[in-house]
Amino acid sequence: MQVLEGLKQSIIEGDESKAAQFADRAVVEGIDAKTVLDEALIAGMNVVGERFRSHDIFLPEVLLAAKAMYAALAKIRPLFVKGEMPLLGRVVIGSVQGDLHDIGKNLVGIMLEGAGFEVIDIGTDVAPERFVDEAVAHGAGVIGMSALLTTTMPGMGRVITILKERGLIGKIKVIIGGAPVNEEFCREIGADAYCFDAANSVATVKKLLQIAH
Ligand code: B1M
Repeated sequence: MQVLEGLKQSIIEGDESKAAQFADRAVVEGIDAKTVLDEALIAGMNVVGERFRSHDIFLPEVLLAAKAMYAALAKIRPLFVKGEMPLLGRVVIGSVQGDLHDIGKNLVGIMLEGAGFEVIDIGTDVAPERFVDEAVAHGAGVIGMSALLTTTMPGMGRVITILKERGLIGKIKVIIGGAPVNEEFCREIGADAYCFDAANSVATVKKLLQIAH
């Protein structure tokens, strides 16, 4: 599909205005939001990630790609979040301490909102205590943590420790995600579930809160 390929390329090239235009066209053409996300936005960022890894491009280009991604995301967001829906529950999400990556975390937030959850996004570089404090303050049933760096992953385990110390383990469920995170790490730290992508996060949160599909 031409629009999806154009959108993917504009993200790879870090062209914010072209990305916004293609995303607008995708909306007008009525392309399914999940298809836009998977086949253009995430596919584009994957190429950027590979080029960054192989040193074909550097941080400034990655930042431009991220800005283009956000420009497109802003356009397709209404496709995910449609009208009034019954509230299924509250989820506090954030990127762990030391971690400034937020694209994946934001996608998870948008998909959860689209599915009917209230999402309290507490941003990036979030201290472990804050995840727990915010979840308690908002009466959230789930804490969602994102980590993209191997060096920041241990912050997830600290949140579990705090939940245990405060007698909240099991009462507030914990999901984790991000490229370096996996099932094994999830079991190791005692989180409730590992989510490999944004769509999977919705199904997982529903399952944890025992909400019928
Ligand atoms: Co950085 N970066 N980065 N970066 N960056 C990675 C992660 C890296 C793998 C690149 C590489 O070397 N190949 C590498 C980490 C190496 C490691 O630790 N093993 C890296 C590095 C080293 C760094 C810096 C240290 C670079 C430097 O300064 N020298 C620095 C660290 C900054 C910091 O956080 N303190 C840095 C900075 C940046 C930018 C600021 C330039 C930018 C971030 C912009 C932003 O987020 N606003 C950036 C980017 C964009 C990337 C790559 C290229 C792309 C990440 C991304 O957005 N992917 C990344 C390479 C890569 O991952 N291939 C890289 C698209 C996104 C949709 O995928 O986040 O995986 P992802 O999310 C998915 C799933 O993982 C899952 O669902 C999402 C959607 O399907 N998911 C969840 C994610 N979170 C979830 C939470 C859930 C559930 C599912 O529940 C709550």
